Formats: sequence, C-alpha cells, structure tokens
Amino acid sequence: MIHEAYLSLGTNMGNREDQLKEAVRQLEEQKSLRLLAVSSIYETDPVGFTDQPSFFNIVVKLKTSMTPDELLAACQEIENKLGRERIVRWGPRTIDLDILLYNHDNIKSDSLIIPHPRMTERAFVLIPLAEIDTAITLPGTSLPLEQYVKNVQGKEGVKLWKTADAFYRL
Ligand code: PH2
Ligand code: MG
Ligand code: MG
Repeated sequence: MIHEAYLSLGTNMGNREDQLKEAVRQLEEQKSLRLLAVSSIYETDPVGFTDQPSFFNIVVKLKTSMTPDELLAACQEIENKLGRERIVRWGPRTIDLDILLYNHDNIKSDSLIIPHPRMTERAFVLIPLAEIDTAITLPGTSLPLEQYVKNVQGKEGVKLWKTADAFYRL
C-alpha cells in the first residue's frame, strides 16, 4: 500500500537553511519514501515559548509504504542524526520533524496523534502547507484548508524567506 503524508519541519538554531536541506536530503535517501513536493522556506516568529530565536519552517509532501509508526521512527532518526551533529557543533537539538497528515486518517495512539492536533491554529504550518496543496481538506473538519489559512493570515509573522525553487529541487 502506498500512503500520502505531509510533514512539518522547523528549526531555530545553527544554520537553519542547511539543517532543513540536510533533513530533506535524508528524507530523500529513505528507500520506502518518495518526496512529491517541498515548500518554500518561511521565517516565522516562535509560537508557544516566545523567548527564543525565530524559526525557519517548511512543509513536505511524500508517498511512502511506511506505516505511521515507521514514518515517525524515520523522522526521529533524522532528528537524532542532525541532533548528534549539533551537539558537537552548536549544542541543543535544532530540528523538528512532525507528521501533519497521513492519508485522510485519524490516528490516536500512545505515540502519535494525526492530524497534528495544533496544525489548524498554526500559521507556520498552514501557510507552507497551502503553498504545496490548496485543495486538501483535513480529516475530521468541515472547513477547507483555505478557510483555516484565512483565519491565521497575518498571525505569527510568517514571512517568505526563500522560494521553493531557490531552496530545493526534487
Ligand atoms: N515549533 C514548536 C514551537 N513553536 N514556532 C514556530 N514558529 N515554528 C515551529 O516550528 C515551532 C514553534 C514546537 O515544535
Ligand atoms: Mg513540533
Ligand atoms: Mg516534534
């Protein structure tokens, strides 16, 4: 079975563009996964704990034969790999890979909640997601993605930092 999934990637330490590039490259190297789209890079104000540097965020779309738990493990492995390097170079963990959507599934397990529970409120997720796919609807919701994007427009200082073409070519 081939599944379609979307991931959100974020980083706010070290060389943010290099870390995103390296994470995307490592996703591309996975045998049972194919990247279908990579968004532009957005520079975004930190959400939640605000006393920290601004983030770079992207969203990627992919096809995979992995189960959600296998995909989560692959994401965590990439976080660890980049994290290990960062411990040597710059200290703390600097990349986060979150599964946003997996097919149209609603998943609640001890390890995973899909769709990502806070994604409909987060401009740093919705704006890059809408860039690669405006037409999707989110499972368990009645509004189209566009409507959620309208609701968060102008929040969280989401600024286009580098276009998809200039950032990463698949
Ligand atoms: N990730 C968080 C918390 N806050 N803020 C922005 N702008 N971007 C993120 O990726 C982000 C955040 C926790 O994972
Ligand atoms: Mg996160
Ligand atoms: Mg995470």
